[in-house]
Amino acid sequence: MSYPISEQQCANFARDGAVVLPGLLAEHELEATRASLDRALDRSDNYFRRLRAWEDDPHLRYLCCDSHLPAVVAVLLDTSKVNLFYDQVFTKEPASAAATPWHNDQPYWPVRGAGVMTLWLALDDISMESGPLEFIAGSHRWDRWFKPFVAASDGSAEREYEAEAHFEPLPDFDSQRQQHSILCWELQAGDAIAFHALSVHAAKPNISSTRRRRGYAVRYAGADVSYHEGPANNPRLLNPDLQHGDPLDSKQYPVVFGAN
Ligand SMILES: O=C(O)CCC(=O)C(=O)O
Repeated sequence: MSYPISEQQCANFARDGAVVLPGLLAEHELEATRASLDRALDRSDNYFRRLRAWEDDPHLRYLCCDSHLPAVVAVLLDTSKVNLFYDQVFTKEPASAAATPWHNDQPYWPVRGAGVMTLWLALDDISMESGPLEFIAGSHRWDRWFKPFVAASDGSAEREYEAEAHFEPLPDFDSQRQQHSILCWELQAGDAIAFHALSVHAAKPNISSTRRRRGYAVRYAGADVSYHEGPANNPRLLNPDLQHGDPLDSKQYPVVFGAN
């Protein structure tokens, strides 16, 4: 399968840092992906620690590495090479209280360069009540690196990490809603949101009483991206085969599009 990306979608991604890709997953891919995600829930009871599931799940390996997803990323990042960085499962069960706090992703990650992004795949229909993502439009262009937080097991923020000196304390974006343009979309199962790793985002709690909200985030990097060692790195994402400044090409971050 291939998925055409329009010039408008590319322009919206560049301008806003986030764009919806309707129907990125076909119906026949949804059931297998849901089954894989449900298995991945056993990895941890911590909302943010269900990651790197592709490494031992053949269907997720196919989806992350060999499906149409890497080519979509290549178009959006306008890059000749794409590395898979990692994948992560985000499930909000019905009537689960926790919102995902505002943050941007790249300060958590041991990679530097402008071409880092996520395809966040909706595995269920997502309404305004069932935990939709929110994005501050254009915030990826601020080039602001906010301090990562240490999360409680339900995903809520507990405290800030010790981070690199230039990382800023997180503003209270909820109290600044009027000052920003906030993007938030209802999605159908199979839709995706492509978003940049410096885009400031959050997710509402799932307050629906019946609807699960399963999201599958696949993170990718383009040709300009290199490995970075720093104090805020999530230890589960470190790559023992790489040194500071190395290109990402490795077993853990395989090349999934373009030249190896
Ligand atoms: O799905 C969520 O609740 C959070 C997703 C997120 O923060 C991410 O993919 O970076």
